[in-house]
Amino acid sequence: MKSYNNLLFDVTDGIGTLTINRPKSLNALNSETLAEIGEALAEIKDNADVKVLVITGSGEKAFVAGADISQMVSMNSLGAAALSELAHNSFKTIESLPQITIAAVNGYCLGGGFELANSCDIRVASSKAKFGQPEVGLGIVPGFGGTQRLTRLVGRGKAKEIIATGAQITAQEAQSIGAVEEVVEPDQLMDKALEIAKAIMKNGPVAVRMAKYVIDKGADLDLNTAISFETQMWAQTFATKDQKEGMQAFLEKRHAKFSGE
Ligand code: CO8
Repeated sequence: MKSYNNLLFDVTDGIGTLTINRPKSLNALNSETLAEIGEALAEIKDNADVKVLVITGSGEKAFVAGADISQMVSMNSLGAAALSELAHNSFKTIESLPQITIAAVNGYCLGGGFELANSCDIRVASSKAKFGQPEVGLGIVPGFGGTQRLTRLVGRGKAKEIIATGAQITAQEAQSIGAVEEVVEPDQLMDKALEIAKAIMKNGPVAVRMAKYVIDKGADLDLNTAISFETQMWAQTFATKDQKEGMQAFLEKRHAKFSGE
């Protein structure tokens, strides 16, 4: 893995950790960082050593405090569209990664930061984290997917309340509306993310990958089409070695040794 100006990347025991590393700017996403996230994801996608990916922010204060306002202040519409496209490409890549992604939200998770977290499969937050879409206070609308992914997570009313007020909400409130899955004490954050990652890694890799794919694809389809799609995918899992091993191991009362095939 190459080195980056604004990111750190580490792989330990099958768990990749991608850290947005601009703590002096509260890890704000400038175009260089967004481009680097895209490059890192392209490498992670094909890296068989990375079974689960955790995305977090550097320092104690912020996950990501949004897009970089100092870069956007003098931007025209063309520049804004280009920046937004850069972010969309990276965030869509996160969603389409074969690996499950976990956002470990260690602090401020605002604007583009909330949008980044919402591109991940699972969100774990420190009890001190704060969430919000403050864009309207800057005279813009969320542009990295916030009007869409947040709405799909929490429903239209809550998304409109969060976006139109621009108010920050606590991690506990975010959990109560379904925008965060787990809230833990700040010093437990990475442990919790790793615990979830390890629980995922015990399971059949093909099945986990396929489950992510079916859930995401199905969410954009009508129920009947989505159920037919699930049936096709379910049937396909019976053509894998993992299915034979998983069921045989159960019958033999032992832990499965999945090969990921
Ligand atoms: N961009 C650039 N710099 C930032 C950002 C940011 N988003 N957030 C914080 N910083 C910088 C501050 O300017 C400050 O720098 P310096 O030390 O040089 O003055 C440093 O980080 C520390 O920040 P503060 O001193 O402000 O720290 P506080 O503890 O007082 O406040 C806050 C923390 C509440 C998080 C505050 O920094 C804040 O409100 N930040 C901005 C949050 C925000 O509005 N985010 C949304 C940005 S817009 C966005 O994400 C839209 C995405 C879609 C755009 C699509 C169109 C292209």
